[in-house]
Amino acid sequence: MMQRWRGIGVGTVLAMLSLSACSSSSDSGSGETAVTTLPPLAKKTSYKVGFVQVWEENNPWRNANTASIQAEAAKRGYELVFETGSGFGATDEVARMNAVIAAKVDVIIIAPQDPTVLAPSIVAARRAGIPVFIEDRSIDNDVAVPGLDYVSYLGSDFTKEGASTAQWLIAHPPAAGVKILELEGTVGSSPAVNRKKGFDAEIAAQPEMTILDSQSGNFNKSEGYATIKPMLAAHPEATVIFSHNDEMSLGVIQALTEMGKKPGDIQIVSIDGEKAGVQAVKDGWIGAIAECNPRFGRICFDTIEQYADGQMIPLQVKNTDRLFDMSTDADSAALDAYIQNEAF
Ligand code: GYE
Repeated sequence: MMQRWRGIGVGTVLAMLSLSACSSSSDSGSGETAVTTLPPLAKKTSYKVGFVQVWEENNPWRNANTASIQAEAAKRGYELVFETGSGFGATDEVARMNAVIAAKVDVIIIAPQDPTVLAPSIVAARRAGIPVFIEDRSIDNDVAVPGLDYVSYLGSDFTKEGASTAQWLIAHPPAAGVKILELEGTVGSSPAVNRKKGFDAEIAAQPEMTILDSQSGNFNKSEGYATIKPMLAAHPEATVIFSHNDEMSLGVIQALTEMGKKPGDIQIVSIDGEKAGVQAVKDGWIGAIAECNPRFGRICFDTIEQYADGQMIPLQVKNTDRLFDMSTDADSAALDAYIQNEAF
């Protein structure tokens, strides 16, 4: 990955302390000073950390992600300023971002629901002198510049997750002439955009494979169920369903079960690796799952401490995710979803 400092033509992936340390301030015109470069972070034994999370109800991935951040903060004796929010929507998350900025936290960890809507909030945190670390979902880098407006993005390679799911399908076609229905995640979110990009590009190179229709099920089980039902009714010829996360796949399984279908009648491929998803692989409903590990606690806090310590920080830290299928079943330890990679 080639990232550039704004105005500095260096082809590097490292955010260098020398730049963060010479953080400067300017008068914003309102009588307040605003930080105009990456804010530094003083070395302390305990930090007040603002955590701004995507609001999602009953999503095991999201819950595991939150639990990982909370557990790591508690382990290190840091104060976590965290509100779950009042409902789905990027504007609700903007309000929570404003609240942690107003609370004058030392540092912010954010998973932005939407890359465009949350980008100005990250710039606002930088202007307020608070270093930001982005986890899980990426941001619009034209507005919030890595190494300037935020220190680092720690996340999975969503394009690769989509591509590896497609590659598994290409290697294991359920029947000749694969006809696919695609259930996308939350419209505009970085995992939905990039999983689709990775998957669709691989399938486009296969002349005998077609994507019949692609619609959003908003990353949750009930909307996945409600969205796939009319899609299946309109396309009885479908042989494969690619769902951008396991929760939607569980909604698909519910719909297929109601239609009297059995595991394997329609091949599901999915992403995440939550326990119920992995169980559906074992049960034969899901052919393969591209893992997306939600455990970012340790790596986020390690990176924050390294930054305070003056170490070089990569502008982007990518998770290493795996792929589960029936063959992984032989090794039950590898199927211990969400627990296997305690490192995250
Ligand atoms: O796949 C999904 C959740 O952003 C990677 O968000 C995350 C996704 C995850 O809704 O289950």
